[in-house]
Amino acid sequence: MKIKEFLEKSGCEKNLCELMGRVIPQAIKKIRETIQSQSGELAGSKNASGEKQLALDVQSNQIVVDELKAFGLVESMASEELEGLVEGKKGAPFTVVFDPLDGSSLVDVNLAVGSIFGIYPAGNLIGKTGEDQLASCFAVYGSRLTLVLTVKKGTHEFRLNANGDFYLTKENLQIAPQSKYFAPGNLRAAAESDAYLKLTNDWIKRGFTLRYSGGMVPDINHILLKGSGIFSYPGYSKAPRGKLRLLFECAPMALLAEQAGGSATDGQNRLLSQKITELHQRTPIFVGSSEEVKHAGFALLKS
Ligand code: AHM
Ligand code: MG
Repeated sequence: MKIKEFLEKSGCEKNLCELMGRVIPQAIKKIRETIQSQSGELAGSKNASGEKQLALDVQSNQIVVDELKAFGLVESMASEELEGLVEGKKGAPFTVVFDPLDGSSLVDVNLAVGSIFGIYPAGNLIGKTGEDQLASCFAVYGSRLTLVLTVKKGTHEFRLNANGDFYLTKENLQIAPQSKYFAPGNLRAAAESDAYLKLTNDWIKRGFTLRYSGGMVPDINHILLKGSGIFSYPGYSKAPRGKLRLLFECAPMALLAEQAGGSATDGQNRLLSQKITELHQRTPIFVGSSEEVKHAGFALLKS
């Protein structure tokens, strides 16, 4: 079943169906074309967090902004690549936040990368929480192009077919409470935190299988598709709140994980309850199998 038809059948509101089933898939297909035709050279500019941008980051960002503006469903948008809000169409129903190309430095070594989107009702984002999202999704540009989305009625996977449409491949993805896989991000933190070192050793001693690619999107996609696992990215002295952003990366992923029966915290507190105080705020993240996420929280408290 085509993505739009699936969303309509599931009772998704008309404008949200159009955004998730047509506008965002269109942007994703264009980003994939750009990834395939461009090299991963530096753009010579920096993003709002002061990180060097690749030409691909800038181009992917522009594709999303242009697509969102063209369809007139978005009042404002915010991107990991831009400082402030971008105006869309006055009176339109949604505010969309996105990371147009997460893990872009992996393109030149031909590993999987992704795009992440969070959808809010139109209006100010400051003071809201991830819980206020109406929907979220990510695309994985890997050996296939897949799209995993939620409109708060479960988490589902779609795949791009040769005819250029996304078709449903897996309905109602489920993350089991116990895990078999681990994806331990920012292991640099283990050099200074005995608790994080112990936690990762514990995963090893329990015989978990390592599945870490260096890209949060494919790593969390693995958890969703295999049905269990934990992805972690804690803070450390150089970056006390870690690297990943609440609005553009962690909250959309947290919503997808929860809708699949998993959970997501910053180590102690539920990520979707964390207040947005600034667009580019960072947060530690522990996401995936609920028992493992809880266990990680206890383990870190013992530091
Ligand atoms: P980016 O938004 O600059 O692409 O960085 C995000 C990526 C994540 O996909 C991944 O989990 C993380 O950076 C890995 O970072 P590092 O290797 O620096 O620990
Ligand atoms: Mg990113």
